[in-house]
Amino acid sequence: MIAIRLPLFAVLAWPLDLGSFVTQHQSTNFRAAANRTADTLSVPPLFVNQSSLPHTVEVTITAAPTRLSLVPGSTTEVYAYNGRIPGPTLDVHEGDKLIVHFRNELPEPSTIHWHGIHLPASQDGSPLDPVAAGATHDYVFTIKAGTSGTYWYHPHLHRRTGYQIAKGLFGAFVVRAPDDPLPASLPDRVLILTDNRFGPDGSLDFPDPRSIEGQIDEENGREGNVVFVNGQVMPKITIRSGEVQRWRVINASAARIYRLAIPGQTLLHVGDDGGLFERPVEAKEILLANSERVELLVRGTAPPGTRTTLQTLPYDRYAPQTRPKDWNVTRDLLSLQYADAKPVAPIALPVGLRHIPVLDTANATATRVMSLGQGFINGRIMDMSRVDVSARIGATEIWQIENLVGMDHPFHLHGFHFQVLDRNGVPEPYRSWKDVVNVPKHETVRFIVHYEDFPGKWMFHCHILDHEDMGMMGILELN
Ligand SMILES: [Cu+2]
Repeated sequence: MIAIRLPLFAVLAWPLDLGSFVTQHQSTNFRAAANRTADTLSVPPLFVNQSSLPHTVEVTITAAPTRLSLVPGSTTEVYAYNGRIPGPTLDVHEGDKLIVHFRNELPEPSTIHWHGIHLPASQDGSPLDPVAAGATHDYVFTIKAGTSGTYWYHPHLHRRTGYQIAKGLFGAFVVRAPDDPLPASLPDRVLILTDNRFGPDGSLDFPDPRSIEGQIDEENGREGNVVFVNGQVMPKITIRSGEVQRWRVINASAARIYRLAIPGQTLLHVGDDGGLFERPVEAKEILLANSERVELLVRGTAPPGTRTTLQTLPYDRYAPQTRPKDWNVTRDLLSLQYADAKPVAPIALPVGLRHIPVLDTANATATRVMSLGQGFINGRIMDMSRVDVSARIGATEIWQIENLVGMDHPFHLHGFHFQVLDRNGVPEPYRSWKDVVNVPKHETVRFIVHYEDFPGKWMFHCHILDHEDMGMMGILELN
């Protein structure tokens, strides 16, 4: 995963009407300052770095039960990292050494999995390495060059991942490059999307697995009717007309897939799970499956004083027999409020972002076929003592993920980024580094991966957490 950045810099094509738009609205400037409204979006705090050594980030993460108010008017018994939901954000640089002191004060074992980070297998926080209730454990790893991007951390205890994340254990993990091509002046926001379901008393609703509701949860994955951004319902972000903001969006939901759109605006899609693309891609909407991340540039193309909404549009990932009645409802996620202020001048954005080396199919020495059933991979459920795939360090392989059933399954490989080759035979239009790919019902996705280092046992699984917990998971061993 070597990323060579190209020194390309030019003004990206701007919406043609903006020039006239700027002139037209300059006369309203005098109203600006007084009516300026503030963001209500909560920004998770950064961890306090306990180390004074250069390029070293040393933090303590405590997972513990607590009570928090998640929805107005009630408090909920939750699990939280350092007492808050989401947990604090890890914000580090390529090359940094991370030392994480994990204190498990939960009444059950847990782990911390650093989703998407390329690190030694022993530090991955996988189900093979549980940390007992009341125990402490240190995770130590170094962030490799070329892996800047947006990641997240969460528990990965076998059969309990969905429960522990639903209880509140998740947080963002941002890795920055020394030569990030996007202007440092862009407001840089992390947006973690989750959903949850509550009883009338504010308690989290986990139905008996033997009940109808419990069986629907197992089939669909547990969805909630309350959708949160950074733990808030419908927060507000302010933007100036003409301004550009960088949003890093993380789908930390157990099962809900988001189809993101802002009515009246196009989005500039600049990055994926493993960081920036080679060049920006204009998009009207973006599908964000479970555990996927995107980097977006949101441009303030509307007039001052107006308001729009980040929404999730209907997306039918479901089997017909358990498809929720309200699946086709558009949901509002956050309010985007245009400041009643003078538009700002367009900023120069790079046309080229970075070079992504090609993983050449001519170098592939094997094709791994993974057939996804409902709760199964290649007809088997997870066995912690079984190795499903063995391969050599240094090998390049193609994985062919075939979804045999009538609902989507987002497929995740731990530890290694891959490049999607094609989806149902259609070549991927651009290269990017991914660690999760959604495999729609009855479709086939192929990706290519190079195991450059880090021997050991690596999980692959469906990232619908209920499916993963039921055993829709396997082990890749690298020697
Ligand atoms: Cu699945």
